[in-house]
Amino acid sequence: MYKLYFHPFSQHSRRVVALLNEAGLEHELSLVDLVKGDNMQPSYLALNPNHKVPTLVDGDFRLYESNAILRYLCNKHELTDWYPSDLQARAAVDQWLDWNQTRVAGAVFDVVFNKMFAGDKADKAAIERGEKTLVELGKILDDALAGKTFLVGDKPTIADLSVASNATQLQIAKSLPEGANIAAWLGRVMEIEGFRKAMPQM
Ligand SMILES: N[C@@H](CCC(=O)N[C@@H](CS)C(=O)NCC(=O)O)C(=O)O
Repeated sequence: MYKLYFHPFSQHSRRVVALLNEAGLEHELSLVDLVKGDNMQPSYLALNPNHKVPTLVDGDFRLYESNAILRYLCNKHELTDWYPSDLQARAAVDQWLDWNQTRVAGAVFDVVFNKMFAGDKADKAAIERGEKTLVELGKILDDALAGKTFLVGDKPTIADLSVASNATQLQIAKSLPEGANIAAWLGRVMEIEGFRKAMPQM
């Protein structure tokens, strides 16, 4: 049985919980209360010195970085629908996973943290900077989704779980970039039961 240290409002946790749900992998969720600072406790830092969620525990093996966890689960359980074995399809999934971490994540943090969690300490310049970046990235995503059902092929992959977890976070913060293709795609991702179940209770 897997143990996943997570937080319900964490978009990085959400993508992993969605895959665990969808693949029917037995797991226990362990809440790391970021507001109370559980992530800074020595016992958690021993698991993940980056003080971030999620962290997966599989027996003696510990793994952090949400996209690495997604790939690990797919490789271990041969989930080739979620992480295709075809060379170019897999490379395209990797492209979106990396794009999401290297281009999108920082802008999502700037916008969501400052709009929803920073309270009086909100950095308005960071919100503006993040929203400007998201206009550029939203167009890239919307163009890429034109005429497509999911990011890579006709079935959802871990690329969709990862990118959509950021999109839902932006939706909660009312900062999802405009785009008919993005809206339609996100609607399709929300039909995935395991993803829907991974959303926080509002
Ligand atoms: N690159 C990491 C990012 C994880 C991350 O930023 N998690 C946030 C919640 S969404 C967190 O735990 N923040 C607490 C902190 O930075 O102290 C991943 O993909 O797992």
